[in-house]
Amino acid sequence: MTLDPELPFRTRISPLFLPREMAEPPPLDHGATRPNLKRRHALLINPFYPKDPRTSFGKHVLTPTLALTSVAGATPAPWTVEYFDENLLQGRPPADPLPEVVGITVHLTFAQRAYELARWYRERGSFVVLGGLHALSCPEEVAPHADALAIGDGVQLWPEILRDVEAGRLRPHYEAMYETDYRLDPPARRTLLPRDSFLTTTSVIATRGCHNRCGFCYLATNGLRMPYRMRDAEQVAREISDDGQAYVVFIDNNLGSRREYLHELCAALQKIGIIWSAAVTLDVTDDPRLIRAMALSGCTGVFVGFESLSDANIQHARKRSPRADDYARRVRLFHDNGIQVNGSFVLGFDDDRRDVFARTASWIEENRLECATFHILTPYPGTPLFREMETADRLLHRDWSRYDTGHVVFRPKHLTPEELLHGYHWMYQHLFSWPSIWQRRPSDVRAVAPYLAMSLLYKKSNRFWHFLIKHRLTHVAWHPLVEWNRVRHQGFRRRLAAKPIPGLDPCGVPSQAESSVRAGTVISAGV
Ligand code: B12
Ligand code: SF4
Repeated sequence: MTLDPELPFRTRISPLFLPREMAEPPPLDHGATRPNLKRRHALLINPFYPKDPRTSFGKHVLTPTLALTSVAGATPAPWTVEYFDENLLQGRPPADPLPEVVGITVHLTFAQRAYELARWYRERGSFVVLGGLHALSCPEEVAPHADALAIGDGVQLWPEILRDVEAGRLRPHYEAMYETDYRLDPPARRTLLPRDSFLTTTSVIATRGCHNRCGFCYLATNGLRMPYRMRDAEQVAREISDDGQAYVVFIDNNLGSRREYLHELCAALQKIGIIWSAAVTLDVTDDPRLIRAMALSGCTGVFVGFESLSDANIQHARKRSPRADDYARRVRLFHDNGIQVNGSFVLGFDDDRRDVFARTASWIEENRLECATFHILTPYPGTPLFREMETADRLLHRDWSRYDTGHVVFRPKHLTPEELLHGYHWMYQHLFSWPSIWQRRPSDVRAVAPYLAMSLLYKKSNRFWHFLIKHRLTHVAWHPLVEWNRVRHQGFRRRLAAKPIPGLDPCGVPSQAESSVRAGTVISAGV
């Protein structure tokens, strides 16, 4: 059923549960004591960022960022290294003994918190190294807050930085791009992670880069050189097995940029009996055999950046993507192989008008996307979109903390900033409501109960998430459900393997025909 385009504007947005600890970082202790400095000890910090109560609090503990565990993996002997994520609600980061080096990852949304932490540790005598996406896109802004700035690939830079600290010759600026042979990188050090705090600690990366360069994506940041690189598929499977978790999240920008590689990876994953999810672009469905191979290797969910249902918006963003009127057929190819689709949509493009919200929500419901994620168009500094908005004088401010895709930071073309924000809030309120969840249930009756259970936990349980996160119960609470799904999925794979591949005609040629297999399973990428 198509929703009335004015429905969002007639609907009141309800206030939501947002405990203080989810909105504000833990206060730092400004007492005068100077703790003992521990030489050759490094602390890596993922700073606090405020949570948007419209989305699931669960998304923050689904799986950890790989930024700091990757850097930690490159720590040279005899250095020791520790990890602290302020978002796990365990208070302020450790300071006694005081680490000789503190490495902090900086994104634009939590840059201020990173600077606050940097000042605090520097005042007490640690060397502070700042790295991450914001160090790359705004080095002049970040540099004054650090003893050393790491621009680009920290895996290459970290050993050199620590050796320079040891030798007393730390430089203010280090830089390395992503052009090395990815297979030679040391594995991420996941043993540093608090395992109880995450649904799965196995965030893994197999490739870097993307065959697209959309104007709004951080991959289009000025100065970033990231050619598409792939790791050895067997090496990736080994790394996954070593972490011993049932569910794995690939954090690659686009796992499907090279289809022949993804085929290879699926063959390696099929042997280890896990379930997994990943971000891919919709063009992977050009190859129906690949979608089948993904399902048979344990893929239960994909995160797909549809971005917009308007071809004009897609062209403006310079994204090479199938036409919007072919999205539905392609979604069916995933569903017919039991793969859930978490669709990511950007709101506020130049072709978006008041009807964009109801139209997008109707489409999501008609095509039964199990999950959807919304982003207000956000021009990240250093990207073509940022330059375009700046030149046209459309930026409203440069308060980076609100460049989090949950606030309006530019003047939209056919909407007011208030309409855009209201529409964004309505999208979550509407799509996370029970009637909408019910409408999008899988058509395979066996998959309905797990779908509803996951929806309840993921979309309707922020109070519960807060409790789980605070008491480090995330893994314990989720593990049985994940394991149950892994076992179920293995049975599903055996049945699926015996069925014809949807989207191929009897001669094995890709067709536009409807398919006959229908299944459903459970976990979606969620990020
Ligand atoms: C996992 C992930 C998450 C997780 C965990 C986030 C967290 N900070 O804890 C969750 C799901 C919670 C999440 C949420 C969000 N995310 Co996010 N996320 C990612 C994702 C998929 C992977 C990150 C990762 O592990 N990368 C791999 C590591 C190895 O790369 P890296 O981070 O660049 O780190 C390397 C270097 O930068 C450097 N480095 C980094 N830190 C440091 C520190 C030191 C000391 C040194 C020496 C080097 C160094 O070395 C590393 C190794 O080379 C990325 C996309 C991607 N594929 O990168 C998006 C991404 C980082 N997220 C993004 C966004 C926008 C968000 C949200 C705001 C979205 C939303 N509205 O909900 C939220 C809020 C979080 C926030 N404020 O940061 C954007 C950031 C854009 C930007 N320009 O800042 C990205 C790039 C996605 C995108 N394509 O737009 N995210
Ligand atoms: S397809 Fe996705 S990952 Fe690739 S450039 Fe576009 S937004 Fe970035």
